[in-house]
Amino acid sequence: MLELWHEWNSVHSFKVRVVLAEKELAWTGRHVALLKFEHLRPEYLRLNPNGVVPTLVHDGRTILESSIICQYLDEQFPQPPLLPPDAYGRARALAWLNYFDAVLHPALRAVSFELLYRPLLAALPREELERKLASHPDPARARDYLGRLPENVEEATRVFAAAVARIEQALDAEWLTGAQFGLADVAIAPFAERLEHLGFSRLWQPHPKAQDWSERLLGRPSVIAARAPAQFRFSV
Ligand SMILES: N[C@@H](CCC(=O)N[C@@H](CS)C(=O)NCC(=O)O)C(=O)O
Repeated sequence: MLELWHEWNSVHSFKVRVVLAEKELAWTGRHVALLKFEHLRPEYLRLNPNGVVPTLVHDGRTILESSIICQYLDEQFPQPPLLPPDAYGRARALAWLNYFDAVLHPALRAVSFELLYRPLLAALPREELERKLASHPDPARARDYLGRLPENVEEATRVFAAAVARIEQALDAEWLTGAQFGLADVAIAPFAERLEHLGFSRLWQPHPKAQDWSERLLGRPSVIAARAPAQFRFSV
């Protein structure tokens, strides 16, 4: 039994949904609405003390951290394999997962806050927001909801442009680590999806191989299945 606690609009949850779809695994979804602060409820914090999504529960055992969840699923359910068979290929794939988590996610988060979340958060009275955020286990993340993100849209756009150039440079086969679709592509899939969602698709234009990669990626059934259904999708 696979139970995924996730938010449809979360880029980290997106990676895990792509892996579940690639492997055609049946899973039960537990929707955690971030903008209703359901991730800060005591029962969710008992499951994931970091107060973030996603969380995977497999046969009653909890696995945290999206990139670790993706690797766990690949080990537990090896078909089709999503990591290359050789050590160098695996090292490259894991570096893409790390690049998404360490570099791309902060930039995507900054722009998503400004363009997607802030208008929705503005509807909440400040006092109520502060009260709900008091239980956030990460004070820096809590501050972000109140309007003080360290990165800005302009800086984030530079990070996005550098990422697209990096993808162009890396592509010497159909997918990022070779002929087979794998965890490297999964790692960057939410970036491609969010760029489109936020209206930044023009950034692909100077980079034909990367643009072709992103189009193939966004048309892949597992990536389509991972996208938020219309009723859950935040609009810009
Ligand atoms: N390192 C964590 C990060 C997860 C993460 O940042 N999730 C975001 C959604 S994409 C979240 O739950 N944000 C809620 C918050 O920061 O309050 C992972 O990879 O699972």
